[in-house]
Amino acid sequence: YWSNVPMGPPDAILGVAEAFRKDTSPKKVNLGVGAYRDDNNKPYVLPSVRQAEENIFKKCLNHEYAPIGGDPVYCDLIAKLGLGENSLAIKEKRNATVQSISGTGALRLGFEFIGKHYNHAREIWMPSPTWGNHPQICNTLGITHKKYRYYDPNTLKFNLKGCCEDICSMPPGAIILLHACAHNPTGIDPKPEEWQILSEIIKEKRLLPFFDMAYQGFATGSVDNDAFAVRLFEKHGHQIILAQSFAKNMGLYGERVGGLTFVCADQDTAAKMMSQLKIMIRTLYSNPSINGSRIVTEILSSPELKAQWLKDVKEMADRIILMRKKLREGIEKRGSKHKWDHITSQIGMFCYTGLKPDQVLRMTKDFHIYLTKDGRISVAGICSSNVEHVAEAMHTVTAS
Ligand code: PLP
Ligand code: TYF
Repeated sequence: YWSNVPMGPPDAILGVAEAFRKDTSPKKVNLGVGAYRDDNNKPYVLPSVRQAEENIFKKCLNHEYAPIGGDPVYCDLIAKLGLGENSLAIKEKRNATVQSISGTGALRLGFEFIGKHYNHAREIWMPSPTWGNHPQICNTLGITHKKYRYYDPNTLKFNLKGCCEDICSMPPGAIILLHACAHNPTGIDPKPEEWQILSEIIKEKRLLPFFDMAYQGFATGSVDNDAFAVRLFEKHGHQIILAQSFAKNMGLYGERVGGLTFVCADQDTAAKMMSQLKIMIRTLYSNPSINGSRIVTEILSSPELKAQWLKDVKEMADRIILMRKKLREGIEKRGSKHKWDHITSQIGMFCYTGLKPDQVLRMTKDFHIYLTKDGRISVAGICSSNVEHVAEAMHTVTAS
C-alpha cells in the first residue's frame, strides 16, 4: 500500500535534539530547541505550577470532556492576561477566545480559519526570518505566505525602514504576522516607539495584525511589558488575532495548552466567530485536553499563585540575561576581534549569533555543541557549568 511514501526530512529544530541525543561526549551541549533549563541544565518545573498541581489533585476532579472551545473561565483568564485587565474588547465582549493545542495549535486553527472564512486579501506576510513552522503551516493549508523585511544582517538590528516599505507594498486587507515579543529566531523586537509607527501604518493600509505570543514574560521578565504591542494595537482599534502559548512562560511544554483570540468589531460578530471556531475544532480534535488548562486556571485565578508565577517567570528571564552576560564576557576575555554586544542586547530565549553555517558545523563537530544551521542558540540551554565551553567554542570558530 504505502510504497509511494517517501522519507521526509527531520524537523529543522527538533532534528538537532535528535543528533544531540546520539552524541556520547560528556561535553555535549544542546542549544537547539527553545526549552528552558535551570542552572544545573535540568528541565524546570515552576514552583507556582507544582503548587497548582497539588491544589488540583486535592480537589479530586473528574475527567469529563471540556467544552469544544475549552473552559470559558480559562478562556476569560488568558484573554485578560494577553489583552490586559482593561481591554475594551473584553469589556465589550467583542473577543472570541478558545483554548488551543498550545501555540502551534492556535496558529494552525487561526490560519485554517483565515483560509475558510477570510474574504479579503488572503495572504499572510511573515517577518524575515521567522519561526520555521509559520510558513510550513501555511503550506499545509495552501495559504499564500510572503516575507517582509525584519532583521537587518548588516546592522544586526530591526530594519524599521525596510519593514515599513514592505508594509506599504501589501494589498489592503492582507494579514501581517507579528511576533508579540522575544522574536524567534533573532531575539530582536521593535522598540515601543517603533511599534507605534507599525501600528499606524498597518492601520492606514487596513492590514489585519496576527500576533504570535509564545514568550509572554520571557523578553523582559514582565508579562505586562511583553504584552505592550498586543495591547497597543488593540487600543488603536485593530481587530487583532492573538495566538498564545503557555509552553514557555509556565514551563508547560508537553501539556499543549494555549489560546486563540479574535478581537471583533462587535459582540454579535464575536458570537458568530465563536460558533464557527467550534465547528472547526470539532473536526480537528473535538475538544481540548483538560490538565494543562486546569493548571493555568489555578494559577491565574489565585492572587497568591499568580504572584508566585510572575516571580518564577522573572527568575527564568533573569537567568537567561545573566548567561548572555557571561557568554559575552567569556568570548571577549579570550581576545575576540569581533563585536559581541548583540548577545546581551537581544532578548528572550534566543541569541542570533551571526555564526555562519560552516562555523555552526565546527561548533558541533569539534565542540559537541548543537544549534540550528542559522546560527541561533537557545541561551536557556547555557548554564554556569557549560558557559566557558560555549564561549571557547564560539571564539575559536570565529577566530580564523
Ligand atoms: N510561535 C513561536 C514563535 C515559537 O517559537 C513557538 C515555539 O515555542 C510557538 C509559536 C509554539 O510553540 P508551542 O506549540 O509549543 O506552544
Ligand atoms: O523554536 C523553538 O526552538 C521552539 C520549540 O517543531 C519548537 O519554538 C521548535 C520546533 C518545533 C516545535 C517547537
